[in-house]
Amino acid sequence: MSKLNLTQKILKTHLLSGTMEKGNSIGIKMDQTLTQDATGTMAYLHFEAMGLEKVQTELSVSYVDHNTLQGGGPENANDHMFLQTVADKYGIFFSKAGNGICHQLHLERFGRPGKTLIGSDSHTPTCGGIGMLAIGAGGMDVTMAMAGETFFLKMPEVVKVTLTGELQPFVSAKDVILEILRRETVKGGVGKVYEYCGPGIDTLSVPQRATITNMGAELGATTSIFPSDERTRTFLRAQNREMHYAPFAADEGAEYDKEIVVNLSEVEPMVACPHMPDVVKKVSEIAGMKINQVAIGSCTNSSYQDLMMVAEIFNASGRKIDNNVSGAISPGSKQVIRMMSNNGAHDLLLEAGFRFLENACGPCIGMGFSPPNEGVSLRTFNRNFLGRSGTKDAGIYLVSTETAAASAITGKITDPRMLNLPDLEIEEPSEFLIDDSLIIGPSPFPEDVEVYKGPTINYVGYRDAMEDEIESSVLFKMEDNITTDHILPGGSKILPLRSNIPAISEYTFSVIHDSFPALCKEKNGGFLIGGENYGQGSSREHAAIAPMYLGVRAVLVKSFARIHQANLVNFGILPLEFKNKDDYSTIDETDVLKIDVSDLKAGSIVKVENKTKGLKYEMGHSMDQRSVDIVKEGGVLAYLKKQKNN
Ligand code: MIC
Ligand code: SF4
Repeated sequence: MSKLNLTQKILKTHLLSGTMEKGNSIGIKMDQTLTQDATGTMAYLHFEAMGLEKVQTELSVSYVDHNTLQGGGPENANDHMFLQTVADKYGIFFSKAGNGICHQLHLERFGRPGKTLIGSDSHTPTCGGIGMLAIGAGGMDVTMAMAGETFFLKMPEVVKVTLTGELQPFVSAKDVILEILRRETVKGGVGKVYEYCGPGIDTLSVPQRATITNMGAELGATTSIFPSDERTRTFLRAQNREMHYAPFAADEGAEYDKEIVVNLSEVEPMVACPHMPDVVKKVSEIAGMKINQVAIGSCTNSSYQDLMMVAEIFNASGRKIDNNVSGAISPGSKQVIRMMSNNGAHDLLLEAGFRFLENACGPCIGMGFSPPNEGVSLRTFNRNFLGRSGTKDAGIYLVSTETAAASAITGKITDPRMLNLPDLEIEEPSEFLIDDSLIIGPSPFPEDVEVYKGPTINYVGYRDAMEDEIESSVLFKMEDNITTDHILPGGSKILPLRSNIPAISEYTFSVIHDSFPALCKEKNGGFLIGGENYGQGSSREHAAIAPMYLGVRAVLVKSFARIHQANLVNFGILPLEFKNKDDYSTIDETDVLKIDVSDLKAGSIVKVENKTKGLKYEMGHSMDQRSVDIVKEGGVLAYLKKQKNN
């Protein structure tokens, strides 16, 4: 391994254990952490439960961007106060509600080329846009990193994505990642890092690169990364952070596990159709479909350049939003909206008929702006999973800001090239407006800080240790590609309950099962059966904690998504994979299974008996020995407690 690709280079300088051979378990040091409020409350409750004095990272930042509606009661505000005081006490920077979306902000203000970042949000790879190795994980893994512990992962395969050519007018970075999703699918990236190179990368600015690395999460990838080069320096300089610039790139002649080539000149406006980000078509194929809504924003497409493109399209066309379309914009950060207020673009878009929402995730996670029944909503976001918008029978289509703007004007899905506008270029600012007034540094007197914990916070961190044999019935059998939005949905009713495990567990599987929590109570827990790529999507560890709380003991699937599998282990739920995938079809709901875990260790086969059908199965798992010890003990916190007592 003398010539290294960029991923290997950064891993090598952070390697704490293991050898960097594909599939091996390796341990790395995490330099920075980020959390957002919907996953952060749990992460900091875990941190408190560990009894540590201060975070051990170079930098940890806690953002508030998901739960900002503060609609139905005190839950959100209680959580914000908890997050602010806990940050103050333990050495964490706190970004207040109103400052913007965590990934946009981390890119603007904190990310550093060549460093590692772990975040309790699946879109943490956004910072790969500036050459950072940025990985999404469950809250517990982020807590461990804050505690200075090693982060373990499987040495990923590295895919070389060679970009050639140059994007044509009205085609953008979003179309590039949609094209890659079309080719690779939502499970194509599991266990892989997508590393971008080739002459085409010089033509992409940092915000464009970040759109691509952001939505690499939808491939199921461990992360995505661009080199740090002169474009990175330009961006950091404009953010008044040139001192954080350092060049990073793969060695000439470095090896990769696979290569894909995308000729940017050939990419066309693309759209992801309901209900998966990989159901991708050309916009021209579905052009003309009537729409009800256009929503612009999210961590994928809410940068200054993105929103300025929308403003320029309206300006150049001289048109307004179609009478039958409702349009909303949620800017990525305070920086973005202040710059647009100062240059008149904000006013122009108000005049065009847009509603401005908060600088936050907003409709992307079902917090407001839900579409009407059977409505068609065009969004510049990254996920269109069933029910995520809040309206189960609505169709969510994911597009670029260019396509969203053009369609808002015509009231139909429109290829932006069809408006016949002159070629519009958004200049990269030489200076962004810097306003860090909503970022609060930690207290110099932490011993004086009292952590506020409102009565709506209700913590459950682990379960009892596992017996040698677990016998129980199958509670629920599912198909391929089940997302964590299916397991535990977001939205304005459920998201505020993120710091209250008993309350939120009542909504487990609520979009696809009428009475799962009641069934768990009746059966006293049991097992889940799933297909391929089980648990893809969001990093929310609540999709493991709530099932743990309801008594789910094991999940038996054809394959897992990376983050969810780690979350199951962290909360003492056994993640098993069918050795023979045909066995899946022989199991039905209510079948009674007996799982023998007496010999469970790294690499072992687990024997499962289907007592109802009189069948025997062999199950595999991909846990290393540490994960086996954790799951047997009932979760990370129980495992750490035991280690302390020994
Ligand atoms: C998402 O996009 O699904 C979220 C909401 O940002 C999640 C985190 C969460 O569920 O809190 C994610 O991507 O990890
Ligand atoms: Fe927020 Fe949506 Fe980005 Fe998740 S994907 S961090 S909900 S904007």
